Amino acid sequence: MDIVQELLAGSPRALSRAITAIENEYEEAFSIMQKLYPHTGKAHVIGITGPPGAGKSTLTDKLAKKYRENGKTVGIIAVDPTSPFSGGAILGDRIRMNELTMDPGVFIRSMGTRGSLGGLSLKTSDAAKIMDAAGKEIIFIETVGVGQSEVDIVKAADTTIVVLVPGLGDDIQAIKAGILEIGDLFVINKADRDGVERLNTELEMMLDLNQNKVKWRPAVNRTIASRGVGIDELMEKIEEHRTYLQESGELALRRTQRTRDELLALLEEQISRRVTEKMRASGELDFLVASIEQRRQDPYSVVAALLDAYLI
Ligand SMILES: Nc1nc2c(ncn2[C@@H]2O[C@H](COP(=O)(O)OP(=O)(O)OP(=O)(O)O)[C@@H](O)[C@H]2O)c(=O)[nH]1
Ligand SMILES: [Mg+2]
Repeated sequence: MDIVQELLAGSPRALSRAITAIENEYEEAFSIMQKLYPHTGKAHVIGITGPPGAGKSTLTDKLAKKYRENGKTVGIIAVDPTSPFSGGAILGDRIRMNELTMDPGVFIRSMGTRGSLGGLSLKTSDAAKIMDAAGKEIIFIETVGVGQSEVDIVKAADTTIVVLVPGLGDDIQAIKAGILEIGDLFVINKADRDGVERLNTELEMMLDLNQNKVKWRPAVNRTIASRGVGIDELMEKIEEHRTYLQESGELALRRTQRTRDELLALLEEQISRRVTEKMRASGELDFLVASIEQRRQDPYSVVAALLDAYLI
């Protein structure tokens, strides 16, 4: 059996190998994705993002357990754009998610940058597709931070949860522009700490101002993830959002938009890769750089000529 057949038959080893192939840009990655693409599109993908240490992994762990109790299979992708490490779960997460890793209905995988941020969002969404094809019904993508790369990463999600904690101070002002747009649900975790009311009021105010732009008014949930408080309510909200997405037609719209974005991103990546590979192989890169530096050629004409030469 080839890796895709094994994966479709439920082999965790094949699932792991397929994601490694994507991550390391192995030659076989492309054909793996080609073969499993028809089996994707079934999972509900939940993005969880927020500042470092907000409790994203703890929340994911608790939510995953709830979904398991409801008989759903779960995939978890922990993305850390600041870490070069990947492979199995990161040590800290592995300890916290110990029970989950013993459960064959859960597959956990962490992904780092391996030195470059480029392509991480594409790889993350491929990893989610692989888990989807492997039959995982609920897929969590946990990513730290609220910068542009995280925004790109959570684009692969159907429901995005932004996790905040009290006591962030002025940080909330700095991050509000980005998070308002991407959050379908907001969580104030560590609700056992001071400053919950203030943060809640601030968030509600910002969401009210933003309300005319969106059909779905994101709810603000309070949780104490470490103690499992508020998890049932959060799960209810996630399911409410899922129903909203389906019934309003928003899910179809988002998926069309995502298919378009992904097609264009893939095209861009492949064009750039092909041309770069051929330039490297022919050894003309250094020559062209020198020639541009000496103003014998300009980069614009060089790029036009390269595309003509290599794209047909
Ligand atoms: N007091 C309190 N601590 C919590 C709560 N939720 C999580 N923690 C603790 O906060 C710490 C960080 O939790 P994580 O779940 O690792 O947070 P994270 O957002 O995944 O962290 P990174 O992935 O490193 O960004 C851990 O020590 C948790 O036990 C909570 O509701 N209240
Ligand atoms: Mg974490």
